Amino acid sequence: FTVTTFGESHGPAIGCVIDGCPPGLSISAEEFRGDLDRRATGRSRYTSQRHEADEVEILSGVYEGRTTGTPIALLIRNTDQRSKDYGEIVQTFRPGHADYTYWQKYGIRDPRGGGRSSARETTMRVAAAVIAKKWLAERYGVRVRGYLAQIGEVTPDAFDWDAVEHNPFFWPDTAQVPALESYINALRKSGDSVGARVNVVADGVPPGWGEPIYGKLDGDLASALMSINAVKGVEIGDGFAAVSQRGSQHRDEMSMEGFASNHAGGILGGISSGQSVAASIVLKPTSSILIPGHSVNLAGEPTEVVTKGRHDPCVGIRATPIAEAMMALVLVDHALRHRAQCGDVGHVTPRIP
Ligand code: EPS
Repeated sequence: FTVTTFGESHGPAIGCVIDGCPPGLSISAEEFRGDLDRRATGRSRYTSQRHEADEVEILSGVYEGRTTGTPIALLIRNTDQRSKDYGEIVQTFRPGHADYTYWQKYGIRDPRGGGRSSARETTMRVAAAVIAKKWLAERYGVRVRGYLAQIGEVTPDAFDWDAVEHNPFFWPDTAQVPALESYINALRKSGDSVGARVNVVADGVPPGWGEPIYGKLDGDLASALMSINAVKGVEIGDGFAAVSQRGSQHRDEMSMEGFASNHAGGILGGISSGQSVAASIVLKPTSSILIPGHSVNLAGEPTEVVTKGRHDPCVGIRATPIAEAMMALVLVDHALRHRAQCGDVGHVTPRIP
C-alpha cells in the first residue's frame, strides 16, 4: 500500500495515487468529507482562513463503489489559491521556511507561495488514509485516533476521547477550551506562533505487524510521522521520557490477563505486540509570522521579512488528522506485508490479550 502525492498549494489541483489497495473495499467520494474537514483550513477561527472546498474526485481504481485493486487516483481542485506571483516572497528566503533549501537544491523558485512545501499537500495524505482507515477497521477492527496533547506550555488537565471531536483544537479536556480560545486569540494578536504536540494511538492492532530489521514498524512510523510538514520530533511509546527511567519501570510486564503497562508504545523489536500502538509528534511553531525577522534576498543582501497571509498561528492544531493518516498508512502497509509473508495472525499460543 503506497501513496504518492502531487500538486502545489497554489497550483490548479492536488492529488494522490494509491497503489496496492486490496480489491472489494466499498468507498464513495462522500466518505472523504469527514477527515478532510477535520484537517481543512478555514473551518474555525483558530486556523488559516484560506477556504478550500476539498472535494474529492475519484479518477480511477474504484468501480461501482468498490476498489478494483488497480491504482486509485484521487484529485482535489484548489479553489482558493492565489496563483499570481508572490512578488516579495519569491525574492527573499523566509526564515524557518523551505525557501532556502529548495533554492539550494533546485535553483528554481516557484512563485506560488509555499508550493510543494506547503502543508496543503497533507490534504492528500488524509484522503488516502480514509481508505486505509476503512480497510483497517473492517478487516481487523483497528481504530486510529489522535488528539492535541500540548500547545505551547498548556497541557490537558483531564482526558476524554469524546471531548476531542467536539472542539476545534482536538483537545481532550472540554473545560479548558475557552482558555485555549483566548490563548490563540492573544497569540494571533501578538503576530507570533507556537508549537504543539499531537499524540496518535491505534487500538486493535494484532501482534506481528512490522519487520525485525529493515522496515521496523517503529522505524517506518517515525519516518512517516517525521515526513509531516513542521514535525521536529517523533516519539514511540514513552519516547524521550525513557532517558530517566529504569529497566524495571520501562519494561512492560506480562501475564495471561494482559500487559501491565505500555511504555513500549505497542512495538517490541520492530513488531507490534498486540497493545495499542502509540506515537507522539512535536510540530514547530509556524514560521509564517507577522514579527519581522532577518534574512537575505536572492541578491544576497540582508533583508527583513514579515509573512502576511492566511496562516495558522499553530500548525499543530490541524495536525491531528494528519498524524492519524500517517499512522494508518504505515499500518495498512504492514498489515498487507505481514499477511503476504505469514498469513493471518492468531495461530500461535499463548496470546496475551
Ligand atoms: C500553508 C500556508 C497557507 C495555509 C496552507 C498551509 O496557505 P496559503 O499559501 O494559501 O497562505 O492555508 O494550508 C492549506 C492551504 C491547507 O489546505 O492545509 C503553509 O505554508 O504550509
